[in-house]
Amino acid sequence: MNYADPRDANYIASANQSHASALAADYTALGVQLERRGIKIDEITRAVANFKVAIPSWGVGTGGTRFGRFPGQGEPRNVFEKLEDCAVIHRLTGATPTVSLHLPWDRTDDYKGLREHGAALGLGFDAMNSNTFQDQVGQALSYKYGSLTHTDPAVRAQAVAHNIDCIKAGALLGSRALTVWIGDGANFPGQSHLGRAFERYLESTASIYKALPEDWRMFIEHKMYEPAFYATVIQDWGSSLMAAQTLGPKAFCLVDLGHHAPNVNIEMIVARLVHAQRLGGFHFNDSKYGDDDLDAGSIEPFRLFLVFNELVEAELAKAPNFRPAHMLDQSHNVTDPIESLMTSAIELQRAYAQALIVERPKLHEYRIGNDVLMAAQTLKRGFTTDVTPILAQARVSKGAAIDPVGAYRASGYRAKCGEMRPGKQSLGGGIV
Ligand code: LRH
Ligand code: MN
Repeated sequence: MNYADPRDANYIASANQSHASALAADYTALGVQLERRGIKIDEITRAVANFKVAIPSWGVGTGGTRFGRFPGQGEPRNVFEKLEDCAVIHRLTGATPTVSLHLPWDRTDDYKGLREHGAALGLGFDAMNSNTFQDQVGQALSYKYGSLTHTDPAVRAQAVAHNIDCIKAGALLGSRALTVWIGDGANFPGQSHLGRAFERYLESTASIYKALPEDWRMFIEHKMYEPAFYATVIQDWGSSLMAAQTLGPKAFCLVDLGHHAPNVNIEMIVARLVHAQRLGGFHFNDSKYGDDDLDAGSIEPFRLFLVFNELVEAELAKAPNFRPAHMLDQSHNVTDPIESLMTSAIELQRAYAQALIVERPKLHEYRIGNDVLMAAQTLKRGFTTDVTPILAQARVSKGAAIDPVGAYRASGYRAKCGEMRPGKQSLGGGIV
């Protein structure tokens, strides 16, 4: 089996050769098309090339559901190997220079070494994720009935301490944010006092907030349900925004696309959080029913486009305090995680490019004139334009691959990992 390191610049350059002339022709043709709309293709390509999204460290292993997990070949066995795979994704797409870690899944005794390992691979560290939704071996107090909102102050203190540990680890890694998602809630009416649970949340997160370094942000992630199946303490963007506004200027709301009921207008939530100057960032993925954590843009690409349309509107309006952190949060149960994460990062770039080429002056005219049909058509024209050449050209401008999945498969990297990473893989259920 021949193997070539897909992170190697020469390997990528040779892999691009067979695609270069077709790309040049397609790029020129699209450029002419966009020119007719008064849009400069190179400006869009530059903006797309500057678009960055963080990789979830828990996404490079095979995910599962409560019914089972079917591990793939050559799974990373620790956070150092996870970074190796993240580097393949970044080298081939040019779009994922940072990794978002999850503790204790990624705990190590050598965060300095981990930071150096990341730097050597061209990677930095994005928001840290705490975990008080599982009990760890040897943990003193259980999170069965909650964590930051548990009725027992000792359990709350344990959960607060864990979050502060995440901040300390993140500071060693150069991270600048902590994402707090808790599964706290109730399965039955009557089980918990809905108001007091929220007050306990505010009290606990205030202690975490106080431990944030000056230049850090705290991302509050809401979720409609699961693991709680009747009421979740931070169930929706309203609860998240109230908490952020109560905690202080370093607290922001993080929108995980899968954490809403089907048909919820997520782009409207984004517009409101931009208005409130509390849009902290995203966990991008896709879903049809629940928090399915499917590949971004795989089920509802138009919805993804509409979310990016709100981000472009905010960018053009120079919205104050607008600095969203983009992250993927997916569970790859039946695909090679590296391939899914590469294509998902590119689907985000696609939605961004489509939103950037919308003819805004025209759209504005039609809106002001209440020409409803032409307004809708003008927005949709961005979505229906095939921007693939722009995405590929942006990758070339970053020294990345025109065809990332093709280059990855031809490299034999996965098979090589199978050889290099022998060892038993757990079959149990669960997302990681
Ligand atoms: C919760 C969530 C959260 C992570 C976890 C892995 O559903 O989206 O962001 O901590 O997935
Ligand atoms: Mn998430």
